[in-house]
Amino acid sequence: MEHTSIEMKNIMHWKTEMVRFMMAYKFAVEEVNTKISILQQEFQHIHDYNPIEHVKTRVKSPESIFKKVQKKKLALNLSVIQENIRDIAGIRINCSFVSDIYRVADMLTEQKDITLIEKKDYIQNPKPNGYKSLHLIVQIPIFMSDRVENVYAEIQIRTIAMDFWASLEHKIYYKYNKSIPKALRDDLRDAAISANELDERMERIHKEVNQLKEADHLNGNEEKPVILPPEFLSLLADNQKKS
Ligand code: 0O2
Repeated sequence: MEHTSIEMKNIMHWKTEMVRFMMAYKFAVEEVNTKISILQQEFQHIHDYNPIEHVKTRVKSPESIFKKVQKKKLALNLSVIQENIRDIAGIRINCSFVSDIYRVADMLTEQKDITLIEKKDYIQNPKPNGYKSLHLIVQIPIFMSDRVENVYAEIQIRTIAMDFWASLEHKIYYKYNKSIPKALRDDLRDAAISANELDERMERIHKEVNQLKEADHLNGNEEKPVILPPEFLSLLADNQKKS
């Protein structure tokens, strides 16, 4: 009887520890997400431009963490897992242009409470299969009621074209149980080259448009801002009060 209650206590203790462990990653994701949202809004306001198209976040499921523990042959111990599996909190940022990727990476890593631990630049050095993306492993402090936890998070930053390619490749990779037939691999490599060409072309067009905008600004030919008459503003305010 006593033996069973000790076991029960152990299970409860493990459960509490596990919940706390997973919560820290949830908070890390939320914190980075808030930082990104602030950058997006502030950048839009100051520069009239948003370098971030889309953000996706996830916390690795306990099943995926366990698979990685086995793959990496780690001890089943929370602090070992914490130290060695650094992508439990994952944030994926999609940008329109390659230059925006580095801009966003700098804006995030220059923040005082973000420590850059590792940077893998698969844009400068794509993987042999064609995979491109900028990976940052960062650490951020999470303030809990009784302690501060420095939590690892993986931030992947890539263009929409890179993301389109990676999502398809990821699906194919698992569909073929991690061994893609050669013909498909070649096709995917070609598709990665096309995606890269599209990125370069879009970046060129973007630069040209910016130069035109700059010239218009210098020549005073900018589109004039619409000044709303005060009657219209008070009409809007009245309407808001009613609804
Ligand atoms: P999932 O299912 O996306 O989470 P690590 O195993 O993380 O310690 P690794 O593999 O050297 O070390 O890390 P790397 O190279 O930074 O890759 C981490 C993540 O990048 C992967 O996570 C994928 O999400 C993505 N990735 C890397 N290479 C490829 C690739 O060739 N194709 C695609 N589609 N994605 C890639 P996971 O945990 O492997 O998978």
